[in-house]
Amino acid sequence: RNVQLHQCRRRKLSSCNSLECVEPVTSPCAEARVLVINTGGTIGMTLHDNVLAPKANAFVKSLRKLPILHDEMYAQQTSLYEYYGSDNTLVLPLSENNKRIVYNVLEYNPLLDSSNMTTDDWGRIGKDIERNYESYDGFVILHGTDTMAYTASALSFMCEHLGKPIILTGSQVPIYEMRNDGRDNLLGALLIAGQFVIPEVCLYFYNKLYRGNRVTKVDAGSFNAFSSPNLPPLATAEVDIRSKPVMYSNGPLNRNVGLLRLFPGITAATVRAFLQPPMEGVVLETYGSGNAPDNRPDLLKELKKATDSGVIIMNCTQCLRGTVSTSYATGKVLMDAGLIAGGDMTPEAALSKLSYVLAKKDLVFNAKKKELEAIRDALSPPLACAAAKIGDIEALEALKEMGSNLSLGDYDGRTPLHIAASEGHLKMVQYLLRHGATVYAKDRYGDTPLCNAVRFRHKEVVKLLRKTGAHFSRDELEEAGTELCSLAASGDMEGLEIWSLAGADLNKPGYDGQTAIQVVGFRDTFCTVITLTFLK
Ligand code: ASN
Repeated sequence: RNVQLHQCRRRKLSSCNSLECVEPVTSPCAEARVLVINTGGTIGMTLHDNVLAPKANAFVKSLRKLPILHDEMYAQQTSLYEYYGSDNTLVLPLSENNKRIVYNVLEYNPLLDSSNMTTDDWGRIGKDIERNYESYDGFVILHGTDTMAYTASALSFMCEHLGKPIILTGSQVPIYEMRNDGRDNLLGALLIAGQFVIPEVCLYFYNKLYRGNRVTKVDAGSFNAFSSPNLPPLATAEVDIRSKPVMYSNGPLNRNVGLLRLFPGITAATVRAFLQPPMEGVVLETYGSGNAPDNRPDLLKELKKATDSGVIIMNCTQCLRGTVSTSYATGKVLMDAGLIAGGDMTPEAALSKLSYVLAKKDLVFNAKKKELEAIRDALSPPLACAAAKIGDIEALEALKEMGSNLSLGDYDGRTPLHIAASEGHLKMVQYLLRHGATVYAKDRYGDTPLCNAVRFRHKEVVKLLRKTGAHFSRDELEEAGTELCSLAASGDMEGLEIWSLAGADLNKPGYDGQTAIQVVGFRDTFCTVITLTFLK
């Protein structure tokens, strides 16, 4: 049914005059698809008890009633709802470029005032973009204005190699009110996301398109709420489509980051408390071109102590415009304390960059660590066995320091203890037992180190293994009778002694019912007879 619908829509949308076309051509235009992720914010808020709060499941319904944001006739004529199978699908009126922008609204539950957003919400948005990346031409994120600059910055760092536009927008007045900025902002963002290939995370507000990690909210009471102090608004331009982006949105972002604003008289105790573990990254908002008092050794000492212990501290200015430099002695002291110059980054961008980079560092570090551990675990058993074979305790020590598990077996399940026991390296056996090697390990033949020590006749090793709890299994003891008898029959007293040290019972009968002791007695009698005969 979908295929039919699709063909039907295609015929309607193209100016096709093929004979197969039974439907009249209603709209010879191209369609673009945009996903709108509605996270919340004033744009979709209503008054409850005299305060503004998000209202769930109302946004799409109200958009449908706004002809500027939805063309119901076109939707009906082109079977839009049946085709997309979603009642969250809307379509803009025909644009100047003769394009239709079909958009779907994905509404989050709960909708959030952006003051309630956390780094996890950034991750969720990234994940939703990643999941829908191939199905849409662009993305619009509806977001509260209070922390929009943070989310825009974070997404700009998370979405590497982006090839499609991601436009954040929202409003200062709810879309439900008569005079509001929500309609214009949403319409502008949709038109850009659907018609231009701007491979960037942008923020669209009050007719301006900004680079996402350059903005800051500067006005709580004006429609012109944002500013990009160190970069003019972007021109809308078409650029080549790049490859599929790599989104590092899977893992959570690092939350051990913070903003610390310098002020005259700030105490060293405040700075020290702020820089305590688990803090990993801090944006220090400094004066002017990145300055701090250079007559406050107590303060600088705390900063230096933190950077020495690995905390990354970025120096960003409190000024709205300008960049961090080291033209003053009061700026140089911060560089000397190990701070990183934040250039002309906004504190919002610097903070979310730290949050992203520190999470990615952990990701890469953990992946590398896992890879190294896998290599170590694959290589260390044969290496440890080789060391055990030649009695090289130092080599084993080195492997142990690398974190290798000395109880792991090689491809035959033979552990270093099996090898050392076979070779009779008493010291090596002692070392292994002291470092937790298990006497119960069985190789692929079912043999334990004790079996090996017995087979290769290492009496001292057998004694030591027995002291550490090694023993033959019940089956082995059952079967020992025959082996003992054959040792007895060949007069192998040393062999019998070792078996006995290992816990075997010399009175255990063999397959013919005779015990080793009986065989020894018979053999001794036999020898005596032979000897006597010979002497005669
Ligand atoms: N408090 C609102 C928010 O950030 C402000 C807004 O959207 N204009 O969600």
